[in-house]
Amino acid sequence: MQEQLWKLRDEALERIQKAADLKMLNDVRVSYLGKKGPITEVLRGMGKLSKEERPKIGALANEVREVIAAEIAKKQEKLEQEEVEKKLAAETIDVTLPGRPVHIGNPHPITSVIEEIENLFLGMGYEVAEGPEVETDYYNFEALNLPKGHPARDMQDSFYITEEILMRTHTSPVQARTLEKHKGKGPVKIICPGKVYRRDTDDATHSHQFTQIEGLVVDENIRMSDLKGTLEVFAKKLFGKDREIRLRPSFFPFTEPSVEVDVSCFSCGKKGCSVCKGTGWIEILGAGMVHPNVLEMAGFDSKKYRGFAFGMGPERIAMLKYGIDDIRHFYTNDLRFLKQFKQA
Ligand code: 2NL
Repeated sequence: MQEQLWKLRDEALERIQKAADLKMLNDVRVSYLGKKGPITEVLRGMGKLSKEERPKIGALANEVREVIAAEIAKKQEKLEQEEVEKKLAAETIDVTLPGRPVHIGNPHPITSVIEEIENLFLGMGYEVAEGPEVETDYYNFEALNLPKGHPARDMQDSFYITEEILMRTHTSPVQARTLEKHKGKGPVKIICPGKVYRRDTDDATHSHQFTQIEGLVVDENIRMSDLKGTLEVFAKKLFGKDREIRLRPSFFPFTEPSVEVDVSCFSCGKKGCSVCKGTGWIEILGAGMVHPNVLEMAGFDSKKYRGFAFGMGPERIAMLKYGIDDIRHFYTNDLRFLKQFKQA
C-alpha cells in the first residue's frame, strides 16, 4: 500500500510537471485529489490493514495528498505568471511608431475678414448684433426709408418668398430691429455681420449670396466728424497706419447726407498702381448720417438723436487684401484656394 501511494505521488508529480497550461493542471487536480481519485480509493481499502499499519498509511496518504496539492499550487502560480507575461508581450504598444497625420483645417477667408473687422469694432466699444436672413418687407425696406414703389424693391432684384417675406438684401434690417428694441433710448453702438441675398447672375464680381458688415451708432450729439474719425481709425487698423481716407458725396435712401469712403492705396501708397487702377485710392465702404425717417420709424426722437451708419462687403475687402480676381473662388470650396489662407 505504501508503494502504491509512492507510485501515485510520483505519477502525479510527473503529470504536474508536464502540465503546459492551467486546464491541464486542473485535470491533474481533479484526477488525484478529487472525491473519486486514487488516494481516496487507497484510504477506503485501509479497513483490511492491521491496527499498527493503519495510522502509518493514513499519515502517508495525507502527506502524499499535501505534497501533490502544494506542487499543484506552485505550478499554478507559475502558469498564471507566464500567462500574464504572454499577454503583456502580445499587447505591447510601440510608442516609437510615427503617428497618423491629423489634418487641421483653417477658417474660410471671409470668416477671417469678418472676425478681424468685428474685433476692431469690439475694441472701440461696439456690440455684435445678428438677426434673421429671412426677413419681412417691413424691416428689409420700409423701416429703412425704402417705401413701397421704390426701385430697389423690384421683384427682379430680390428673392421673394411671399409678397411680404424675402431673403434679406442687406444686414440693415438687423440694425432697424436693434434700434426698435432700444425703445427710443440711446446710445446704440452695434456692428452687424451676416449673409445677404440678391437676385443676380453670378460672375467674377457678382454673387447671388454674399456677406455684409454694417455699423450703426445712435446717440445725442453724434456728428459727421464722429463718422469720419471712426472710419479713419478703422482704415488704419485694417490696412496700415499710413492710410488716409477720403469721403465723396453719394446717395443711400437710409442716410442723409451719404458718402462713399475711399482708403489710400495700401499697395502703392497713393502713387498709382494696378490695385487702385492708377488713382491712388480704393473704395471700401458706403456710409452716412442716419436718415431722420429711419430714426423716427424705430421710435427715436430725431430732434434729440442722430446717428451714423456704414456698410461694407467682406468679399470685396478680402479680394483687395489678398489679390483675388473672382468672387466665385469664395464659394466653390476648392481646397487649393482655401488652404492658402492657413495661418502659420
Ligand atoms: C454699402 C453701403 C450702407 C448703411 C449701409 C444703415 C443702416 C441703418 C440706418 C442707416 Cl439701420 N444706414 N446702413 C448706411 C450707409 C451705407 O452700406 O455700400 N454697403 C456695402
